[in-house]
Amino acid sequence: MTTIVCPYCFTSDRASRLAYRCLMARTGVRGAAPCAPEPDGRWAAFTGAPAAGPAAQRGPCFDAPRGLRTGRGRAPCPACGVGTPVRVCRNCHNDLPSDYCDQSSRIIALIGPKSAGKSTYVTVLAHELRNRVGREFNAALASMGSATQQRYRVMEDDLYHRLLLPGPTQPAAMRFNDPLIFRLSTPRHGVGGLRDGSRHTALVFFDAAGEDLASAEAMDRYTAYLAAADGVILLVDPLQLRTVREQLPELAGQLPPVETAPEQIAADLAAQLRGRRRGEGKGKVTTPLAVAITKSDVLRSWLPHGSALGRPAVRAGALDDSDRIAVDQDARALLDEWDGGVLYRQLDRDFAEFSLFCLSALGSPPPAESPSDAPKSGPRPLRVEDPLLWLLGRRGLLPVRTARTARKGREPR
Ligand SMILES: Nc1nc2c(ncn2[C@@H]2O[C@H](COP(=O)(O)OP(=O)(O)OP(=O)(O)O)[C@@H](O)[C@H]2O)c(=O)[nH]1
Ligand SMILES: [Zn+2]
Ligand SMILES: [Zn+2]
Repeated sequence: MTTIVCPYCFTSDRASRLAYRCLMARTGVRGAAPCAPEPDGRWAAFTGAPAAGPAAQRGPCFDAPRGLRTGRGRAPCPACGVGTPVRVCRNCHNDLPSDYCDQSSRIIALIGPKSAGKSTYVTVLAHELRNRVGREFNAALASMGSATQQRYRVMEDDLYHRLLLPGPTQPAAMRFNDPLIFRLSTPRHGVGGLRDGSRHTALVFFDAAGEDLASAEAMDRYTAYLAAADGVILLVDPLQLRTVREQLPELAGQLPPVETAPEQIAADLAAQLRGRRRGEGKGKVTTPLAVAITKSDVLRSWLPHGSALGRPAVRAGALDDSDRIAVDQDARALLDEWDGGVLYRQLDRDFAEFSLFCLSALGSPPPAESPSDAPKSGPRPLRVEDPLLWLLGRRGLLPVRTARTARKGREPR
């Protein structure tokens, strides 16, 4: 039985029970009249589209017929008789991408204050997973559904070809904020470490402005999203920290306004997850949390010679846990200098499992004379994939080399 999590409203449902939407084919079956669009109030309510407007006129939805609840394939529309493969979330009535229901889904929640670099990060991360990182792990990443395909194509084209940085993300309460959905295919290792086919996982990224976490209007969707998350990536913008701002006079005109402090976002996040029982009682939250300091290209003067944060990870086909630990320690040392360790002490109190990362999506700051452009050389990321790979490794989706596997001379799995 496959349980899927809707990538729009984040409620879970059995794949076999999802509704269907009629495609309104012109030719009915056995002379039945073709279906016509009808108002979809549930979908309109979720997206905020006017219920009486043309956008809310959609093909009729119907329940999965009894006896055909296998989760796959087509079902005949009870009105016109024509089969349809389109599956629909019963809660929000969004259409799911065509092969979304065939694999388990992993929701990766991405959170950060305004202009922490979330959109740039996701664009570069997906690009790296499709190219360099994909090759390293024999993995492939494909956009799922036409909405992600179109949106990601524009994001990638803007950043890599037109060298334009993304515009500001609207708070989720204001606008229907589509998730980006990708299918990640990784090799499955069978007995003796031999490759045994592929494993497919749907990765859902929902880009959430951190300041929304504390606002009541945005709450429902965020809490559902966070509760469904298999892992959370919290982006911390060093350009919002006072010590860093004071020591970068050359960036004085370009510094972003100071938003919600990272320890506040972390505390709000823990409160939300606890409210959804992702922690035991008053104890620590169990969802793994990757905390990533972004824009590491501006931090070079802080990094001691030979710091793990200044060089890429060396992996040779498996994640190296000692490298992750070195990054975590060097990042803690930076935070000690900046805020006396306030953030990670807060994290220690609230999260059973977290690791610190430090990355740059662009590799160098945007040009001073045109701050809305990417660097002229295009993005040259550093360690942008580390947080996600750690979360995937934790879930057994990528091989991890730990001190234990190395000592025993075992193959990482
Ligand atoms: N130096 C440096 N600056 C970056 C990097 N990534 C993003 N930025 C800067 O941060 C700004 C905001 O990046 P976005 O990706 O739009 O950030 P966001 O978090 O999506 O912002 P909102 O959508 O407004 O919440 C960009 O315009 C860049 O100026 C990076 O890797 N290095
Ligand atoms: Zn839904
Ligand atoms: Zn029909």
